[in-house]
Amino acid sequence: MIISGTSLAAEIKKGVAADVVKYKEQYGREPHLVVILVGEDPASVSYVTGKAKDSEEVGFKNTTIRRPAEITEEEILNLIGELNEDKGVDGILVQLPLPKHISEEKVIAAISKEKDVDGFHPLNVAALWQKQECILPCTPKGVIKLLDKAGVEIAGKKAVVIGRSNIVGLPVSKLLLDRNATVTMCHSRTKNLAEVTRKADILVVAIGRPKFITADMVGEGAAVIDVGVNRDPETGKLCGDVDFAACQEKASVITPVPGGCGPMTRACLMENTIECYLNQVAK
Ligand code: L34
Repeated sequence: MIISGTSLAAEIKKGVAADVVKYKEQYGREPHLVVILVGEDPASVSYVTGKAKDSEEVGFKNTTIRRPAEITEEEILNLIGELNEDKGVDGILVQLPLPKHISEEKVIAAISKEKDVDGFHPLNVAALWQKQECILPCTPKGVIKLLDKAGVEIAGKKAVVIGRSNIVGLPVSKLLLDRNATVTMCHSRTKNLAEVTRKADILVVAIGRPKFITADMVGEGAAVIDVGVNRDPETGKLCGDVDFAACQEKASVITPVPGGCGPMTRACLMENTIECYLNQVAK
C-alpha cells in the first residue's frame, strides 16, 4: 500500500482552513506566517513556494521575504529581531540551508521561541527531549502522522532510523521512542547496515542519497518512510532515498517521493502556525 502524503496533507489543511475561519471570527485576524528565503537555490525556492501556496490555501496571511545570498548575518539577525517584536506576526521560518557566511545556529536561536514554527529553536528542541510541551518539528511530526494514517502499530515495534540530522533523524527517533517503539539510530555508513534495516518493522530513511535503500535492505512487510528529496542523476526527476519500485514489493506500506513526506512537512507547518497564533492571541 502506498501512503499518500498528498491526500493526508489535504485533509489536514482542510481542518486548518476551517480553524482559520473560526479563529478569525473569534480573534479578529488570521494567522500570519513569515518565511524568509536567502539566495536562490532552486530547491529552496520550490519548497518556499509550496509553503506560500499552502498558507494561501488555508487562509493565512503570509509573507515571503526574499533576500540576496550576499546579505550579512547582522542584517538577517536584525530582520528577525523586527519580526519577533511585530505583534502581527505569528510564525517565523528561515529556510535552510543558509549561505556559509551566515551561522544557521545563530539565526535559529534568534527567532523567538514563541514564533518558532519549525520547532528548531534550542529551547524547543530541549523541551522535546525533556517531554515538555513544545512545537514539534514539521517533518518528524508528518512522519508519525503518515504511520498513524496507514494504521501502522508503533508501540512495541522495531524502528530503524537512518540519518541523524537535527531536522529529521534525531527528532524522528525521539518521537518513535515516545510512542514506545524500540529505536535503532544509524547512518549511511553504519557497519552491515542491511542486516540492521532488514530487521526493522518501521524503516525511516533521511540521508539524501538517491536509491540508497535497495530491496535487499527491506524486511518482508516493513513500513518504509522515505524522507529523502533528491534529483535522480539519470532522469533529473525528484526522487527519494529508497528505490521505490523495488522496495514496494517487500514493504507493507511505503511513502512515495514526491507526494509523501514533503507535502506533510508543509501541512504540519500550517498546524504549527495555528499553535503559535493561538499562543499569541491569548497574550
Ligand atoms: N527552516 N528549512 C526550514 N524548515 C524546513 O522544514 C525545511 N525543510 C527541508 C529543507 N529546509 C528547511 C523543508 O521545508 C526540506 N523541506 C521540504 C519541504 C517541502 C518539500 C520538500 C522538502 C516538498 O514540498 N516536496 C514535494 C515536492 C516539491 C518539489 O517538486 O520540489 C514532495 O512532494 O515531496
